[in-house]
Amino acid sequence: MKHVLQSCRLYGIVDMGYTAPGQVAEKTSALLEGGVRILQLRAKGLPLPQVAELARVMQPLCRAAGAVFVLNDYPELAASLGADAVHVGQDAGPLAQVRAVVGPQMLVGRSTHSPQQALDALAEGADYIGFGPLFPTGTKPGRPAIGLQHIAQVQAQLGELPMFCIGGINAATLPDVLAAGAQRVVIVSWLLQQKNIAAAAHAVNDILAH
Ligand code: 3NM
Repeated sequence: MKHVLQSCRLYGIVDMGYTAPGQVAEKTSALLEGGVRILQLRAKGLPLPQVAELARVMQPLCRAAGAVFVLNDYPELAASLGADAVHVGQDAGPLAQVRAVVGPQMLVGRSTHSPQQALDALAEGADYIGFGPLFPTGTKPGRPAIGLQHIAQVQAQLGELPMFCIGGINAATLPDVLAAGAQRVVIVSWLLQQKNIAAAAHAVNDILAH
């Protein structure tokens, strides 16, 4: 799935803070229809069996669309599901430890919140990074925004490693994010709250392609 990842500019997340369990299939399908080709299940605080159940709804839809299915946290569950990727935070310990659980094939993504953490993730062998939050966001309340000023420099230092900017990105903030040098973004709440998620994702993908 590495080649699919390389082609992705918009990363979607089905975040259970904005999605009822019964809406997972519908939101997943809408994001896929909008051209999203990397899609994460983020189910903070749900019991593990329910996370597994939701993953089993999303994973086949992603597979049918040729999209990368990412599980947030839970490397053991990602391995047992055969997810395409697992995404972990700074609290997950060394990536070598995660890699030992998920094996050599699975893509591993890491959240980073500073230029140094981004470079550390590169050195540790992450397949991609998240970089943010650029702006304050209700999806990760209480986390300080890091702003736009480091994006271009970090992007240059990472070379080919995909860097997805995240946190408070929406139609209004996207132009500034791109002007600051971002090539790839994650958009969570703004997309999930659109009336027509597929059309909104499509529009963002169009902007990112140009
Ligand atoms: N991780 P929204 S910011 C899940 O900086 C997440 O690591 C972040 O959601 C990080 O698009 C974030 O709704 C929330 O702001 C992004």
